[in-house]
Amino acid sequence: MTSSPIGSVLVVIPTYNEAENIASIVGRLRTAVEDAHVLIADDNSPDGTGAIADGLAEKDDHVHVMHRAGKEGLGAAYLAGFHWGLDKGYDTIVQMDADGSHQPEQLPLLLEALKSADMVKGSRYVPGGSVVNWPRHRLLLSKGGSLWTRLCLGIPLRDITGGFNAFRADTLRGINLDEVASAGYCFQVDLAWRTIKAGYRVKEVPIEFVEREYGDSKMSKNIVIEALIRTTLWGVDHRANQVKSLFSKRTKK
Ligand SMILES: Nc1nc2c(ncn2[C@@H]2O[C@H](COP(=O)(O)OP(=O)(O)OP(=O)(O)O)[C@@H](O)[C@H]2O)c(=O)[nH]1
Ligand SMILES: [Mg+2]
Repeated sequence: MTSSPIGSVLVVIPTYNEAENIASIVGRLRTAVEDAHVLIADDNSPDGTGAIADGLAEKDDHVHVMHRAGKEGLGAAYLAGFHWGLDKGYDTIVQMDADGSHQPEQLPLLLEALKSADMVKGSRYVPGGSVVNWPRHRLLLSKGGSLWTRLCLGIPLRDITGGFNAFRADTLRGINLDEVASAGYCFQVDLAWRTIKAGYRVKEVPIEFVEREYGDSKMSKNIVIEALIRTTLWGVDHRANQVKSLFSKRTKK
Protein backbone atom coordinates (compact mmCIF):
# COMPACT_ATOMS: atom_id res chain seq x y z
CA MET A 1 0.00 0.00 0.00
CA THR A 2 1.42 3.42 -0.91
CA SER A 3 2.43 5.68 1.96
CA SER A 4 2.23 9.48 1.95
CA PRO A 5 2.76 12.17 4.60
CA ILE A 6 -0.24 13.35 6.61
CA GLY A 7 0.77 17.05 6.68
CA SER A 8 -0.80 19.52 9.12
CA VAL A 9 -3.23 18.13 11.70
CA LEU A 10 -6.38 19.64 13.23
CA VAL A 11 -8.15 17.84 16.08
CA VAL A 12 -11.82 18.84 16.40
CA ILE A 13 -13.28 18.43 19.90
CA PRO A 14 -17.03 19.05 20.23
CA THR A 15 -18.09 20.13 23.72
CA TYR A 16 -21.28 20.44 25.67
CA ASN A 17 -20.82 20.87 29.42
CA GLU A 18 -17.26 19.59 29.62
CA ALA A 19 -15.89 22.23 32.06
CA GLU A 20 -14.28 19.53 34.19
CA ASN A 21 -12.58 17.83 31.25
CA ILE A 22 -11.61 20.35 28.58
CA ALA A 23 -8.39 21.80 30.04
CA SER A 24 -6.94 18.42 30.89
CA ILE A 25 -7.77 16.82 27.52
CA VAL A 26 -6.36 19.75 25.54
CA GLY A 27 -3.19 19.74 27.71
CA ARG A 28 -2.71 15.99 27.15
CA LEU A 29 -3.26 16.41 23.42
CA ARG A 30 -0.78 19.27 23.10
CA THR A 31 1.84 17.08 24.83
CA ALA A 32 1.05 13.91 22.88
CA VAL A 33 1.13 15.48 19.40
CA GLU A 34 2.94 18.81 19.71
CA ASP A 35 2.40 20.02 16.16
CA ALA A 36 -1.35 19.37 16.09
CA HIS A 37 -3.82 22.24 16.26
CA VAL A 38 -7.05 21.91 18.26
CA LEU A 39 -10.49 23.32 17.52
CA ILE A 40 -13.00 23.22 20.38
CA ALA A 41 -16.52 23.45 18.95
CA ASP A 42 -18.69 24.48 21.89
CA ASP A 43 -22.48 24.69 21.76
CA ASN A 44 -22.79 27.54 24.27
CA SER A 45 -22.41 25.15 27.23
CA PRO A 46 -24.22 26.48 30.31
CA ASP A 47 -21.37 25.27 32.56
CA GLY A 48 -18.87 27.74 31.08
CA THR A 49 -16.83 25.32 28.92
CA GLY A 50 -16.63 28.01 26.21
CA ALA A 51 -14.97 30.53 28.53
CA ILE A 52 -12.44 27.93 29.73
CA ALA A 53 -11.70 27.12 26.07
CA ASP A 54 -11.15 30.84 25.35
CA GLY A 55 -8.64 30.93 28.22
CA LEU A 56 -6.74 27.98 26.71
CA ALA A 57 -6.72 29.64 23.26
CA GLU A 58 -5.40 32.90 24.69
CA LYS A 59 -2.34 31.12 26.06
CA ASP A 60 -1.67 28.82 23.10
CA ASP A 61 -1.72 29.69 19.40
CA HIS A 62 -2.39 26.03 18.52
CA VAL A 63 -5.77 26.14 20.27
CA HIS A 64 -8.86 27.61 18.56
CA VAL A 65 -12.47 27.96 19.69
CA MET A 66 -15.69 27.97 17.74
CA HIS A 67 -18.65 29.33 19.68
CA ARG A 68 -21.94 27.99 18.40
CA ALA A 69 -25.36 29.39 19.32
CA GLY A 70 -26.83 26.41 21.17
CA LYS A 71 -27.00 22.62 21.52
CA GLU A 72 -27.47 21.03 18.10
CA GLY A 73 -25.90 17.61 18.67
CA LEU A 74 -22.40 16.32 18.14
CA GLY A 75 -22.84 15.77 14.39
CA ALA A 76 -23.62 19.42 13.64
CA ALA A 77 -20.68 20.59 15.78
CA TYR A 78 -18.32 18.23 13.93
CA LEU A 79 -19.56 19.33 10.51
CA ALA A 80 -18.98 22.98 11.41
CA GLY A 81 -15.52 22.06 12.72
CA PHE A 82 -14.65 20.07 9.58
CA HIS A 83 -15.65 22.99 7.33
CA TRP A 84 -13.55 25.36 9.44
CA GLY A 85 -10.54 23.04 9.14
CA LEU A 86 -10.98 22.48 5.40
CA ASP A 87 -11.28 26.24 4.80
CA LYS A 88 -8.06 26.82 6.75
CA GLY A 89 -6.27 24.21 4.64
CA TYR A 90 -5.37 21.53 7.22
CA ASP A 91 -4.29 18.26 5.56
CA THR A 92 -5.61 15.92 8.24
CA ILE A 93 -8.68 16.30 10.46
CA VAL A 94 -9.29 14.22 13.59
CA GLN A 95 -12.45 13.69 15.66
CA MET A 96 -11.98 13.29 19.40
CA ASP A 97 -14.33 13.45 22.43
CA ALA A 98 -13.60 15.83 25.31
CA ASP A 99 -14.50 13.39 28.07
CA GLY A 100 -11.24 11.40 28.15
CA SER A 101 -12.74 8.28 26.52
CA HIS A 102 -10.41 8.86 23.57
CA GLN A 103 -6.84 9.07 24.84
CA PRO A 104 -4.69 11.73 23.14
CA GLU A 105 -1.65 9.54 23.84
CA GLN A 106 -3.05 7.05 21.30
CA LEU A 107 -3.48 9.63 18.53
CA PRO A 108 0.05 8.99 17.14
CA LEU A 109 -1.07 5.40 16.34
CA LEU A 110 -3.99 6.72 14.28
CA LEU A 111 -1.81 9.27 12.49
CA GLU A 112 0.84 6.66 11.68
CA ALA A 113 -1.82 4.38 10.15
CA LEU A 114 -3.24 7.29 8.14
CA LYS A 115 0.03 7.45 6.16
CA SER A 116 -1.29 4.48 4.20
CA ALA A 117 -5.05 5.09 4.45
CA ASP A 118 -7.69 7.73 3.76
CA MET A 119 -9.56 7.27 7.04
CA VAL A 120 -8.47 5.60 10.28
CA LYS A 121 -10.87 4.50 13.00
CA GLY A 122 -9.76 3.99 16.57
CA SER A 123 -11.33 0.63 17.32
CA ARG A 124 -12.36 -1.00 20.58
CA TYR A 125 -13.28 -4.29 18.95
CA VAL A 126 -10.23 -5.34 16.92
CA PRO A 127 -7.53 -7.49 18.60
CA GLY A 128 -5.64 -5.29 21.07
CA GLY A 129 -8.57 -2.88 21.51
CA SER A 130 -10.47 -2.63 24.81
CA VAL A 131 -13.08 -0.82 26.88
CA VAL A 132 -12.38 0.22 30.47
CA ASN A 133 -15.10 0.74 33.08
CA TRP A 134 -18.18 0.37 30.94
CA PRO A 135 -21.21 -1.32 32.45
CA ARG A 136 -22.25 -4.53 30.69
CA HIS A 137 -25.37 -3.00 29.12
CA ARG A 138 -23.34 -0.23 27.42
CA LEU A 139 -20.90 -2.76 25.97
CA LEU A 140 -23.76 -4.94 24.73
CA LEU A 141 -25.49 -1.93 23.15
CA SER A 142 -22.30 -0.78 21.44
CA LYS A 143 -21.28 -4.24 20.17
CA GLY A 144 -24.87 -5.01 19.17
CA GLY A 145 -25.02 -1.72 17.24
CA SER A 146 -21.83 -2.52 15.37
CA LEU A 147 -23.04 -6.04 14.56
CA TRP A 148 -26.43 -4.79 13.31
CA THR A 149 -24.72 -2.17 11.12
CA ARG A 150 -22.36 -4.79 9.70
CA LEU A 151 -25.31 -7.02 8.84
CA CYS A 152 -27.27 -4.14 7.24
CA LEU A 153 -24.46 -2.59 5.26
CA GLY A 154 -22.08 -5.52 4.80
CA ILE A 155 -19.04 -3.45 5.73
CA PRO A 156 -16.01 -5.08 7.30
CA LEU A 157 -15.41 -2.64 10.21
CA ARG A 158 -15.61 -3.97 13.80
CA ASP A 159 -16.25 -0.69 15.67
CA ILE A 160 -18.56 1.25 13.42
CA THR A 161 -19.94 3.69 16.00
CA GLY A 162 -16.48 4.64 17.32
CA GLY A 163 -15.83 8.38 17.36
CA PHE A 164 -12.00 8.57 17.50
CA ASN A 165 -11.31 8.96 13.79
CA ALA A 166 -8.69 10.55 11.54
CA PHE A 167 -9.37 11.66 7.96
CA ARG A 168 -7.27 13.03 5.17
CA ALA A 169 -8.81 16.38 4.18
CA ASP A 170 -9.35 15.05 0.65
CA THR A 171 -11.47 12.23 2.04
CA LEU A 172 -13.79 14.70 3.77
CA ARG A 173 -13.92 16.77 0.57
CA GLY A 174 -14.88 13.65 -1.38
CA ILE A 175 -17.83 12.40 0.69
CA ASN A 176 -20.32 15.24 0.32
CA LEU A 177 -20.54 16.47 3.90
CA ASP A 178 -23.49 18.69 3.01
CA GLU A 179 -25.69 15.59 2.78
CA VAL A 180 -24.85 14.33 6.28
CA ALA A 181 -27.87 14.85 8.51
CA SER A 182 -27.16 12.38 11.35
CA ALA A 183 -26.84 13.93 14.78
CA GLY A 184 -25.73 11.37 17.37
CA TYR A 185 -23.92 8.00 17.21
CA CYS A 186 -25.24 7.59 13.73
CA PHE A 187 -22.96 10.41 12.60
CA GLN A 188 -19.96 8.07 12.95
CA VAL A 189 -21.70 5.34 10.94
CA ASP A 190 -22.73 7.88 8.30
CA LEU A 191 -19.14 9.10 7.81
CA ALA A 192 -17.64 5.60 7.66
CA TRP A 193 -20.35 4.34 5.27
CA ARG A 194 -19.89 7.30 2.90
CA THR A 195 -16.11 6.88 3.00
CA ILE A 196 -16.29 3.17 2.16
CA LYS A 197 -18.91 3.69 -0.57
CA ALA A 198 -16.71 6.35 -2.18
CA GLY A 199 -13.93 3.75 -2.45
CA TYR A 200 -11.50 5.22 0.09
CA ARG A 201 -9.11 3.06 2.14
CA VAL A 202 -10.36 2.69 5.73
CA LYS A 203 -8.20 1.12 8.47
CA GLU A 204 -9.00 0.27 12.09
CA VAL A 205 -6.33 0.51 14.80
CA PRO A 206 -6.81 -0.83 18.34
CA ILE A 207 -7.52 1.71 21.09
CA GLU A 208 -8.25 1.53 24.79
CA PHE A 209 -11.54 3.38 25.36
CA VAL A 210 -12.01 4.68 28.91
CA GLU A 211 -15.42 5.59 30.37
CA ARG A 212 -15.62 9.27 31.35
CA GLU A 213 -14.69 10.08 34.98
CA TYR A 214 -16.21 13.57 35.14
CA GLY A 215 -19.35 15.18 33.73
CA ASP A 216 -22.46 13.57 32.26
CA SER A 217 -22.92 11.50 29.13
CA LYS A 218 -25.11 13.04 26.43
CA MET A 219 -26.14 9.62 25.16
CA SER A 220 -29.94 9.27 25.02
CA LYS A 221 -32.68 6.94 23.86
CA ASN A 222 -33.30 9.24 20.86
CA ILE A 223 -29.68 8.90 19.76
CA VAL A 224 -29.97 5.09 19.79
CA ILE A 225 -33.32 5.19 17.95
CA GLU A 226 -31.91 7.56 15.30
CA ALA A 227 -28.99 5.19 14.70
CA LEU A 228 -31.22 2.12 14.49
CA ILE A 229 -33.69 3.67 12.04
CA ARG A 230 -31.14 5.28 9.74
CA THR A 231 -28.86 2.23 9.64
CA THR A 232 -31.77 -0.07 8.84
CA LEU A 233 -33.00 2.24 6.04
CA TRP A 234 -29.50 2.45 4.53
CA GLY A 235 -29.28 -1.34 4.78
CA VAL A 236 -32.60 -1.87 2.97
CA ASP A 237 -31.49 0.53 0.23
CA HIS A 238 -28.06 -1.12 -0.04
CA ARG A 239 -29.44 -4.67 -0.21
CA ALA A 240 -32.12 -3.60 -2.77
CA ASN A 241 -29.38 -2.14 -4.98
CA GLN A 242 -27.39 -5.38 -4.68
CA VAL A 243 -30.43 -7.39 -5.80
CA LYS A 244 -31.11 -4.96 -8.69
CA SER A 245 -27.56 -5.19 -9.98
CA LEU A 246 -27.67 -9.00 -9.73
CA PHE A 247 -30.83 -9.08 -11.87
CA SER A 248 -29.48 -6.62 -14.42
CA LYS A 249 -26.32 -8.75 -14.78
CA ARG A 250 -28.47 -11.86 -15.36
CA THR A 251 -30.73 -10.23 -17.95
CA LYS A 252 -27.68 -8.93 -19.87
CA LYS A 253 -26.29 -12.47 -20.15
N1 LIG B 1 -20.85 20.83 20.58
C1 LIG B 1 -21.53 19.76 21.04
N2 LIG B 1 -20.86 18.74 21.57
C2 LIG B 1 -21.57 17.68 22.04
C3 LIG B 1 -22.98 17.61 21.96
N3 LIG B 1 -23.38 16.41 22.49
C4 LIG B 1 -22.24 15.78 22.88
N4 LIG B 1 -21.16 16.54 22.62
C5 LIG B 1 -19.75 16.23 22.86
O1 LIG B 1 -19.45 15.07 22.11
C6 LIG B 1 -18.55 14.23 22.82
C7 LIG B 1 -19.19 12.87 23.08
O2 LIG B 1 -20.31 13.04 23.95
P1 LIG B 1 -20.61 12.06 25.18
O3 LIG B 1 -21.61 12.68 26.08
O4 LIG B 1 -19.36 11.64 25.81
O5 LIG B 1 -21.36 10.94 24.45
P2 LIG B 1 -20.84 9.55 24.09
O6 LIG B 1 -19.34 9.52 24.17
O7 LIG B 1 -21.50 9.22 22.82
O8 LIG B 1 -21.50 8.76 25.24
P3 LIG B 1 -20.78 8.11 26.50
O9 LIG B 1 -20.10 6.93 25.94
O10 LIG B 1 -21.86 7.77 27.44
O11 LIG B 1 -19.81 9.10 27.07
C8 LIG B 1 -18.22 14.99 24.12
O12 LIG B 1 -17.04 15.73 23.92
C9 LIG B 1 -19.43 15.89 24.29
O13 LIG B 1 -19.17 17.04 25.04
C10 LIG B 1 -23.67 18.73 21.38
O14 LIG B 1 -24.87 18.77 21.28
N5 LIG B 1 -22.89 19.76 20.94
MG1 LIG C 1 -18.31 9.88 25.90
